[in-house]
Amino acid sequence: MSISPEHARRLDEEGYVRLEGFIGPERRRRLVDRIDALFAAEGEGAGSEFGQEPAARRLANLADKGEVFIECVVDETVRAYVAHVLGPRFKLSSLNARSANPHRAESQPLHVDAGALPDEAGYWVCNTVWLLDDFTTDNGALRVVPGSHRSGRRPQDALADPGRPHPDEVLVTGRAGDLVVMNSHLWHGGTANRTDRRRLALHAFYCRWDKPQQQYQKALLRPETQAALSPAARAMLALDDPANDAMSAEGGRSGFMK
Ligand SMILES: O=C(O)CCC(=O)C(=O)O
Repeated sequence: MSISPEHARRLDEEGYVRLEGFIGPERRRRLVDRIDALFAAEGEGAGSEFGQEPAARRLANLADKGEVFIECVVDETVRAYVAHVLGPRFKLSSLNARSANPHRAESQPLHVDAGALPDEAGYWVCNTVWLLDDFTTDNGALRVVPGSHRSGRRPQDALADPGRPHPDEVLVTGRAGDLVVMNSHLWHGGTANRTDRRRLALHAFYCRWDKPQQQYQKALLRPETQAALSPAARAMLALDDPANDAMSAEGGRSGFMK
């Protein structure tokens, strides 16, 4: 499967693309139901395997927490978009949910995922944001600075205050069911949710094969989860890759949240 020339151009030049209606209603319902069950079960501890945020509720390590999440990670269309950014060999870096809390004034600072700058082999981080609620102008939609993935700089190095609005930023609004694929060297961040309802998204974050995973899947997934995975899922999670064990066991955690 390949992506359209227009989507390839947008990913190359602007650094992101939105696929309208990508998540069918049944899949979205299954994702939301499972996420709600996990928020209820995990309570105050939700997201603690990776990091918690004052203005959002988070879940981490979702590859261990439901078949519905694994289906997203290995989705053929998603893989084609990620391959456009990272090349043919990549793996899941982390899989999290983020629910921007209502009635908040705080935005995330502009950041790049894993604090990553492209290296001599090119881009090495790519995120997919699964819109499980509408992203509107006032409910905490994603902001991005189009083209910034090509700047070779990170917001924390280039800007006096990455928390402030950027003159070139664009708010990525969309409908529940859309998917945003983002070269996550792109400067981006969640904005303040000023409404009275949460704004929910799933983040399936990938990295190139030769970089550490942000969340080391082999250590995080329970043995029974690992035993039930398909060969394709095992490969995407790099469960049988000694090179990944060597580089990811320490944890690749850096950057803002991802
Ligand atoms: O949920 C969003 O809109 C973006 C979140 C994000 O960039 C992050 O948590 O690092």
